[in-house]
Amino acid sequence: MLGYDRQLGRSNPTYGFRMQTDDLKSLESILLAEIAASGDLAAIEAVRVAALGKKGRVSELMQKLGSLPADQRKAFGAAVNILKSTVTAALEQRKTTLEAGALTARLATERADITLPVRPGPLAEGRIHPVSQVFDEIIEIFADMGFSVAEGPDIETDDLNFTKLNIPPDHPSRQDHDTFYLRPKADGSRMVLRTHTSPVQIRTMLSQKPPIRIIAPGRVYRSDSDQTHTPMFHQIEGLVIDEATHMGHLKWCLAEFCKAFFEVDDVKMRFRSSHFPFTEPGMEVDIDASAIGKPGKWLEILGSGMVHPKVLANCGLDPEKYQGFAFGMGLDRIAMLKYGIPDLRDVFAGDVRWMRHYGFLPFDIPTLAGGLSS
Ligand code: 2U9
Repeated sequence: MLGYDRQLGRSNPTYGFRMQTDDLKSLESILLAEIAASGDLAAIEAVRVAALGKKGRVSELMQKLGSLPADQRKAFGAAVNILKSTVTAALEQRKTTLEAGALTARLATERADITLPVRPGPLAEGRIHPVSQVFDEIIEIFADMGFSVAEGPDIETDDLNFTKLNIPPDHPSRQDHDTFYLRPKADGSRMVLRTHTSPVQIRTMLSQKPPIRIIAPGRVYRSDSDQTHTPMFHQIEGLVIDEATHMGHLKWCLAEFCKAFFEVDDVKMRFRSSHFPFTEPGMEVDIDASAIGKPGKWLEILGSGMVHPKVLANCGLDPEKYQGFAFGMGLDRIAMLKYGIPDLRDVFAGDVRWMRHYGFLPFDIPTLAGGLSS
């Protein structure tokens, strides 16, 4: 590089006159060699500045154009422009190559082996609560059947929690004894801590046109506290509405759910007639406890039914055109059944020793393909 400068008399104002096509060729090969020899992005930038920067060698040639005789100016200018394009293209290409190389090297050093076990520390200590685990398992099962997850507020209006669900004004579930009410508003109306997730389905029917296929997981509240009841507990409810949905769909859907949830090939089910204000007919569902390794017993696991025509009408759906089914289950109860948890109070006690025993590893995410529980 130094030799070249001396050879072309870089500081000699008359060198442009002597600059011949051969000299340009020679400058080009020197610059191309320097570009090729640049080992990193800083080096390529230095070559760029030295060649094309304001005081760079190619730029200086351009500036000297004015001092050439008129008959040489045009041809020389064109030749310098060609040199400039050639050098620019070579710089770009080398930069791209170096950038790709730098990225490959960085990826190699930053590679993480996700098959390695979790290192000792907080990540290895943490556990997923069985209630969260069962929420995830159930959501996975219904998502696979094409259901969406819908959510709503914990504090609801009396209308959405009771009235639209065809629950009469004198129904026992509306009593202060069973339901947590907030202080009445100026107009006398009272908000409630939702007693079930059913208002989520009501909200969905009020805002969406069928076909509807949703599950509504969440916290619910009832004024109840003993060995098997807590004032807050968890539910998952489901709703399917379409023009030709019938009880065969309900039975198939719940049978598929039970097989997937209890991770068995077959499950014996019993549908017992029951009554809920929001279904007609209503059914409670039992499974043969062989599914959880206790043959010879029936276990009640959920309630279900065809959505009452009055509930459809309350939500602006024509019961002559649409029908559907719904179901509801107490999540804490079926988590206890599946994972052999004997006492409901422990589920909410927040004892780390209990979590270490019953909890799940954070990276064991339930999937149907990989297994719900491992
Ligand atoms: C709409 C229409 C119908 C949801 C249903 C049950 C039956 C049921 C209980 C199971 C255990 C509550 O947690 S639990 O105590 N639920 O038995 N739930 S049918 O029916 C609906 C919901 C919403 C619009």
